[in-house]
Amino acid sequence: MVKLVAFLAVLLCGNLAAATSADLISVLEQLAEGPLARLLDLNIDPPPRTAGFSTLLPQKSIRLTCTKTREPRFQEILVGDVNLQSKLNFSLPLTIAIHGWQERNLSTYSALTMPYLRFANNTNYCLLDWRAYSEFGYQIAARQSVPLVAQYLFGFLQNLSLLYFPLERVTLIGFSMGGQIAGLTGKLLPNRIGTIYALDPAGPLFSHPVDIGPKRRLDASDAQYVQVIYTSRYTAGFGKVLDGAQNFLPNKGYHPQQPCNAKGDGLSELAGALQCSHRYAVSLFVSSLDPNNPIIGKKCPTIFGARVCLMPTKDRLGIYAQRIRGDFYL
Ligand SMILES: *[C@@H]1O[C@H](CO)[C@@H](O)[C@H](O)[C@H]1NC(C)=O
Ligand SMILES: *[C@@H]1O[C@H](CO)[C@@H](O)[C@H](O)[C@H]1NC(C)=O
Ligand SMILES: *[C@@H]1O[C@H](CO)[C@@H](O)[C@H](O)[C@H]1NC(C)=O
Ligand SMILES: CC(=O)N[C@H]1CO[C@H](CO)[C@@H](O)[C@@H]1O
Repeated sequence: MVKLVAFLAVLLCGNLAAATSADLISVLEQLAEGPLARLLDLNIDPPPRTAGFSTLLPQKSIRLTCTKTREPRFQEILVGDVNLQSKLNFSLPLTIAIHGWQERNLSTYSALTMPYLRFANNTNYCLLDWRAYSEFGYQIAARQSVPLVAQYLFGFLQNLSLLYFPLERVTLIGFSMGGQIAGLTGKLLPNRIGTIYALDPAGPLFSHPVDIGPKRRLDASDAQYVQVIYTSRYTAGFGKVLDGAQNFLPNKGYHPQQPCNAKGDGLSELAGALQCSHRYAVSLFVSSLDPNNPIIGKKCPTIFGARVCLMPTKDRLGIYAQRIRGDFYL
């Protein structure tokens, strides 16, 4: 997807050196929803699925696998599973990870799982596999798959709460479109889910070209505590910074993130760099899981329109945060 955005920017700017984030933002803001989504699809190889959405059955196409032990022993949770109480440990909290659009090899889970189980010990940990719905084109995925998968996860969590599992002990970790699924799931259970970590939640068709509003995308009220890590604002990532959440903004949330400068001036280098910035939210979150590797953000007040960082409030990004609301820069 980023390849295409970069491509457009290059076309419109005439030369690559001029294709800064500011240019990308202005390109994105000028595209209508349909054309933007179709352009994002052009970058996917093989091309995204376009037909057959309604022939899929959610209960057959969405899979949830969970481990209740630190040594990963994943078991599939079936729809209306009568063995739920043996597959999960009801005296431990529950974390569910949610991958992004077109994530064919589930790279978010490869990065997250072992460090999470090691450091956030004593938790049930589940992986939601919604690839069957995420392989559709961007517009179908954003408008139809995201609400449908959220509805499914809501059903699972509702069943869990009927068995007296306290939903404030549930944490959702979502990358990109997975962050939007986490939000919509939380909205269906008002003020009940404990925590959402949204790792560079998807922006196109959610925050730009127009913000579709807090009822239809991630919002700070979707869990008792929402932490958002922004790393590619207004390109692949969500643009607007959410009021009421704890927001972490490396490089003010924009591309290029620190390890993601394009190595050359070619198109594919720029595309790779943008993708690197989008995924940087996952790297940061994963690195922050090691208690000996604090990643600290500073909350700097704005005075007369300028950010002033004298003696700022500080907090740790990730699961060890003191959960202070507001915008933390790093
Ligand atoms: C929740 O339980 C109901 C009743 O057993 C079942 O029909 C539904 O499919 C379950 N939902 C999930 C996601 O397991
Ligand atoms: C569930 O977790 C608790 C707390 O860690 C532990 O004491 C207990 O043995 C676990 N139960 C099972 C069945 O593994
Ligand atoms: C998964 O896909 C991404 C991009 O499509 C690629 O960079 C990464 O190397 C792949 N990972 C594995 C384990 O295949
Ligand atoms: C996140 C968390 O609760 N981590 C704990 C894992 O277990 C060690 C001791 O075994 C604790 O020190 C950590 O705080």
